[in-house]
Order: sequence, then C-alpha cells, then structure tokens
Amino acid sequence: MTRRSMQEWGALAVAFVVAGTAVAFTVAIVGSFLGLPLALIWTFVAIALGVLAFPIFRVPAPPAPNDTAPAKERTVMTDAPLVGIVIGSQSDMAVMEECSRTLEALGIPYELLVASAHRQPAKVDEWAGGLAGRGVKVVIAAAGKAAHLGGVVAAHTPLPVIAVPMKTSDLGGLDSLLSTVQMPSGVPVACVAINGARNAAILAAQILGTSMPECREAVEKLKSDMAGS
Ligand code: RP5
Repeated sequence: MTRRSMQEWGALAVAFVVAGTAVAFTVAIVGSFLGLPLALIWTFVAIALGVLAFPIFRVPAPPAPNDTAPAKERTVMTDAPLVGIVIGSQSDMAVMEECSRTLEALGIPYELLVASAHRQPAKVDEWAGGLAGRGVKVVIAAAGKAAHLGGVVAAHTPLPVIAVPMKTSDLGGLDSLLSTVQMPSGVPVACVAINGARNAAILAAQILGTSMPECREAVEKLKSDMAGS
C-alpha cells in the first residue's frame, strides 16, 4: 500500500468516526426509540475505527540520508574512459561536477562512480581493481571527512591516483585534507587543494599528456587561454 492510499484510508476512517459519533448523539438526544443503545454502539464503533486509524496515520519516517541512502551507481560511463572518477557520496557531486566539466572541455573521456570507501568497500575494491584492465589511465578520488577513498583506491590499482579532499561543515575540509594527504610511504596519493575539482582534472590531463599528444595539446591550449594569449 502506498503512503498516499494509507493516508486516504486514514482520512476515510476518521470521517466515519466523526459522522458515526454525530449520528449516535443525535439519535440519543432526539430520543428515538433506539435511543441510548444505538448511541452506545455507534460510539464503540467510532472508538474502534479511531484506534484502527491511528497506526494508518503513522507514516514511517524516511531513513536518515547519511546512514542508509543508497549511493547511485556509475552515473557517467563512456566506452573507453581514460579517467576514472570516484566520489564518496552523492553530496560530493555538486563540487565534482567542475572536474567532469573540465575533462569534457579538454576532450578527455571519463567515467564517474559514486561509492563510499566506508559504506561500500567491496564496490570500491572491485571498481579500482578493474580500472587498469579496462584501459583507464588515471584515477580521481574525491571524499570528505575521514577521507580514505583515495588511499583505498590506490591500494587496489597501479594507476596514479589524484585525490580531492572535500570541504566539510565541521572542520572546513582540514579533516579531509589530512586524511588524504598523509599517506604512508609506499602508497602515494597525489592531493590537490580542498574542493580542488578543476585542478584534479587538469593534473589528470597533464599525466595523460606525457604519453598522449592530444591531451598535452589540450593542456597547452588551456594554459594559453588562461594567460590570455
Ligand atoms: C564522505 O563523507 C563523502 O565523500 C562525503 O564527502 C562525506 C559525507 O558524505 P554523506 O554523509 O553526505 O554521504 O564519505
């Protein structure tokens, strides 16, 4: 039963209760031959319906978004992505759209996955472990708070990983920055600025540019445009 139909049933039951009670007391007051017995029966029916209607009106509260909201699956896919972007939460999307836009402007195909290192570790492991075999060359991982996503991805792929520490409401992103940048020796993660989505895309293009002339040229044009020349 949908939430709407439950509410409709609840409204109907309450209307029935009100109408029944009104009829019962009208009959009792007018003093018809049925009188008090009918009034009592109606009152009992009204109370019973009221009790039944109560749980119908108790629509379950939606789950807290941070606890159980399912993250979206791959939200952008191309046939032959060169860059794999993973973001820890849908809430990171607004900032990371600049990363996607920059890659698009540079003509670099990418895919984007929403997956949390904490809530969906198996999904992150599987995705990261398959990237190199699918021809992806660089990974961008964006996460906030105790931001382990970049490190977890780096643990599962030989590809270079660029991390974007997300700005947070509690600590302004310093939490994300330190969690991301302080990787122990042996598992490097390149880290751009807090919310540095655009720089992550440009750095990915520069890495690609070391072996792909078209990417290097795209970066050269970007730099030239920034210089106003
Ligand atoms: C991290 O925790 C995410 O990358 C996000 O930046 C932060 C908060 O996530 P939500 O609670 O908004 O899903 O995992």
